[in-house]
Amino acid sequence: MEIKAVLFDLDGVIADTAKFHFIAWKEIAKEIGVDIDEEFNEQLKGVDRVLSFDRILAYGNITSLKEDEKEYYRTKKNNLYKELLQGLTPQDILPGILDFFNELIDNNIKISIASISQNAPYILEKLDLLDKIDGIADPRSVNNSKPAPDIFLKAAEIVGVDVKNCVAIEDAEAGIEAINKAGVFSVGVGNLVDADLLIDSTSGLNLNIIKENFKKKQNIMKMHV
Ligand code: B16
Ligand code: MG
Repeated sequence: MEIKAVLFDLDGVIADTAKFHFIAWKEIAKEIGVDIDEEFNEQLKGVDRVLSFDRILAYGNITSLKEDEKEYYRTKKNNLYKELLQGLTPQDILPGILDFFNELIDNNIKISIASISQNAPYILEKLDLLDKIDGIADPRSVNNSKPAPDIFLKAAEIVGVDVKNCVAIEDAEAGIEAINKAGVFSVGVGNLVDADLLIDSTSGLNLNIIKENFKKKQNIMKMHV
């Protein structure tokens, strides 16, 4: 079984946009009297906008907001976030990503994006990466955000590759859980549990190491059949 596609999370893997999500949510949370810190922010990674705001409200024990008020704050957060994204340039691509993309292209391995962010196409355009990418899964086309497998299944489907031939890369626990549920080989960036392969940072991405571990897992699985 060979690797035919790599599915990428965006925030925290291709660029450090997670810090902008945090700045924008912190501002909105402050407006409603809730103080969030970086530790709480971990719970928002890979989680869509609606659920993220619901988690902030639950954290602050706020139950009084009506749906139209919630929508007002979610839109305000997105506008703040988009303002922060305006200054994004290819310099903001995380270390090692560009070389890894080129390595995949040279090896005829498809690149597909599995981000739950509706801003993914805009971010990838700002980073000047659209030409290198074969597909971007549309988060509006899936029912559930991470840790459900939906966005990874969609990312594999749009490039026409079976999940058994895919590898996916994530920086958040919810994302690793989603990849594992999709039946895809998982690569975790940073301090994560449950990933099939862990690397300290994106600069450690290397196709040969991934291939080796991908094969090892398949051999272990064969032994259990
Ligand atoms: P938006 P990923 C996720 O992107 C972020 O990790 C998460 O913090 C954010 O709430 C979500 O996208 C939705 O983003 O508000 O831009 O639609 O990690 O799946 O690339
Ligand atoms: Mg992420």
